[in-house]
Amino acid sequence: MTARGGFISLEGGEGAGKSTQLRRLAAALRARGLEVVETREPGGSPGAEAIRALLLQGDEDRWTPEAEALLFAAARADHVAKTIKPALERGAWVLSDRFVDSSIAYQGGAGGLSRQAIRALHDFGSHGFLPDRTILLQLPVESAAARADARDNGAADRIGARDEGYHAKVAGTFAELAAEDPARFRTVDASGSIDEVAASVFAAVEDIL
Ligand code: Z5A
Repeated sequence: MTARGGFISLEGGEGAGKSTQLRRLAAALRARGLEVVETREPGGSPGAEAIRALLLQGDEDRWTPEAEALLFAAARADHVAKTIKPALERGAWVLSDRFVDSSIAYQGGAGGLSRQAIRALHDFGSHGFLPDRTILLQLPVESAAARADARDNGAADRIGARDEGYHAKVAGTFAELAAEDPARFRTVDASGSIDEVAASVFAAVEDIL
């Protein structure tokens, strides 16, 4: 019998600690003998990584809001089909740094597109596929920006460079999404030490392992 795997996404603003916590959670699951695939969006498959470069590099107005949303949805469709689904079918656990909730928060809540439009793209591209659990790392926008700036020496990508108002709307939309779907979402305070946050993240997935 194939072991039962599952799909967990980590969400939150840039610099909230998603990549750090994804690595920690992967190590904790591997220590339990589970197969883990670590992946990210935009990206996670060769086709989606090529689209990532189109999305994150270049001028801020390189794409219209609609074209940007379509590119994220296209990257996600390839990521789901080529990386996530095959891993789940063989019983692995898939941990993704961002998934469709990022499109709803960034291109939707902050970018001005409707949630229905983003969901329609996801229904078409990825058949509406959703994570078993989504961990939302919450950190005040200024603290997250300070962490990301310290790491990147102030060099942000096309989307990270958008103004504070945009990132505040992203955070507000993530909070709404978590409140609307408490079965899938768990919110975690990301302001503690890496060890403290890792313990909260593990506690937030333990019931589905
Ligand atoms: N985007 C979108 O618009 N629509 C979509 O559908 C998707 C994405 C999927 C992807 O950027 C951009 O695409 C992103 C959203 C948009 N832009 N923005 N904003 P990315 O993949 O390059 O980066 P990111 O996803 O935004 O995350 P990040 O910048 O890599 O940050 P992070 O993964 O959340 O944080 P980290 O790298 O783990 O930590 C940041 C620093 O803080 C690092 O030096 C750590 O060592 C440190 N850190 C981490 N945790 C702690 C604690 N607890 N204490 C102190 N310091 C810490």
